[in-house]
Amino acid sequence: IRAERSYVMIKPDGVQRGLVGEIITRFERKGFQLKGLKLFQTPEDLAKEHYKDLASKPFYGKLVDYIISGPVVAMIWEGDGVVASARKLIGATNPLAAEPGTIRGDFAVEVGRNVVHGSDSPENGEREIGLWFEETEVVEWTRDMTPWLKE
Ligand code: YYY
Ligand code: MG
Repeated sequence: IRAERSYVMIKPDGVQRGLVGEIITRFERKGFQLKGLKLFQTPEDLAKEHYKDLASKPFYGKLVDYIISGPVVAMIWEGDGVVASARKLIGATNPLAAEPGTIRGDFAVEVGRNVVHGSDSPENGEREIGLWFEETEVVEWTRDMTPWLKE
């Protein structure tokens, strides 16, 4: 059984606003392990597939346009409980409702410009990793720091 993984993505606004380092730092210092990372211009069909569960929503078209409006930073973060923990680090979908200390709470004001994505379940994490990453882009490595994070 493989370790839990989340697909985390810095959206085009986060990249344009120079928040890439800030956001990566939060996951890194929490203690999750980076398993994949790329700057990526998203094709429209991939954005549509990623958000296909929202296809019936009135904001779907604008959401897809936003996601393809500039490069994103696509990441795989791994660790026990990473999916739920990443969503806590990210904060509520609506940035005005997101707690200070969360990424959206600290850096965003609108749901349509909420800076970052995190998978909502381990199953969706695997689905999204499969959509956004080639197998050769997923790096298996041993982090020497792990014994200092986990008993
Ligand atoms: O998982 P999360 O990103 O927090 O929210 P979802 O309900 O999955 O919606 C995905 C994405 O859609 C959200 O991050 C912004 C956008 N969106 C929107 O533009 N307007 C809404 N009322 C709800 C969601
Ligand atoms: Mg979601």
